[in-house]
Amino acid sequence: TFPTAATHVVTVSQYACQRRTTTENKNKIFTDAFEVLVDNYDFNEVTGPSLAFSRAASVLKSLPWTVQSLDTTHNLPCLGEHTKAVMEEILRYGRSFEVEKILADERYQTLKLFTSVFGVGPKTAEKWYRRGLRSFSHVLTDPSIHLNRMQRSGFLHYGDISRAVSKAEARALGNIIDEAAHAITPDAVLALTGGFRRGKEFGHDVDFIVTTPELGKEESLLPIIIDRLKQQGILLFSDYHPSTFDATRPPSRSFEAMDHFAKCFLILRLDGGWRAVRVDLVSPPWIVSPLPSGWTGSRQFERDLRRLARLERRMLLDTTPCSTKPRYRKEFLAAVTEKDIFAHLGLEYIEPWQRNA
Ligand code: 8DG
Ligand code: MN
Ligand code: MN
Repeated sequence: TFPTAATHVVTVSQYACQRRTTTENKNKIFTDAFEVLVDNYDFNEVTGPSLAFSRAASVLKSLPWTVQSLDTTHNLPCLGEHTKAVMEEILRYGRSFEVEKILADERYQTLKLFTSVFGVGPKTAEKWYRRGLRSFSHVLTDPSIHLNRMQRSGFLHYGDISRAVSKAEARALGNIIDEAAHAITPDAVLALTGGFRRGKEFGHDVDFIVTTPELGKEESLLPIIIDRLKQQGILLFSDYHPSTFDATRPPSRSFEAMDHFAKCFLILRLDGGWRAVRVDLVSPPWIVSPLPSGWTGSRQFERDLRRLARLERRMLLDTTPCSTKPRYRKEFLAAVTEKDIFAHLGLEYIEPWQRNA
């Protein structure tokens, strides 16, 4: 359908990267329900409906108003029959029976519990569930279960790292990492990324980009920072992945495999050791460092940037140095800032705090 002068309808894009989504979610009652359905589909490896409900949740999060009747949703994209049926139940009864049934389901509850542990993904959770394990004490006392290093730390610090990290704690961590980076090289640059860059008050971790203008030197930053944190006695866990970046490789289509930069997943002590916090550090070379977009999120926003690039612009978007590439011409478009990327894709610039899709 084409909008006419008479309808004055504000069209909402099906792509999160063409919507402005702040942290204020006026439709939480719906999106919380959708998130339960998404988790449940993911546990059952049902991808279609999982994506559909993720997209629907993201559309509702972008609205500056609360949906009070399905009549007002006709012009909204990504809301299918099933989605509307769930919304209808919530509008009528204040809750969704389908969601309540899932929440009461033992398999869902157990997989949700197990995947809440750092280092435990859906595959492992499913394996444990199939063995009849239902609680942490089952897992920790079962002689046939061998936890890897990440999972051991996950259980050890479970209470601390499942508590939300505050902005103030993120700032304190920033100071610690900043000092460590500057001790290595005075021109090191640290930037907050992830949810805190999007203006969130709380996070499940703190994400940073750290790099230096001296090309190649960024490769050695993370190991030295990690070593320094260890010497300070505040390193509780570290999982370091060196760079696998290869400029000759074509950009990847999949979101998950999108970057090859050096990165590490850490658990650090904060507040004089009273509090353990999850920290992610990524260290791209300087020439791509103005492109923190890939780690700023939200995941749905990043996904839709790539989807729009591929489907609407016939480009592949990647966080490699020259990051957009028209698919049918063998050529890269140079991008120096995040704004360049939006411009190459023909998009209005969306500020980080408007990317909470
Ligand atoms: P939260 O921590 O407050 O819960 O929210 P968040 O900051 O948005 O989530 P996040 O899980 O910390 O992820 C932040 C962004 O970083 C997100 O867009 C996805 C991206 N990201 C990872 N891990 C990896 C990775 O290994 N490679 C790449 N390229 N990106 C990643 O979280
Ligand atoms: Mn984060
Ligand atoms: Mn993270």
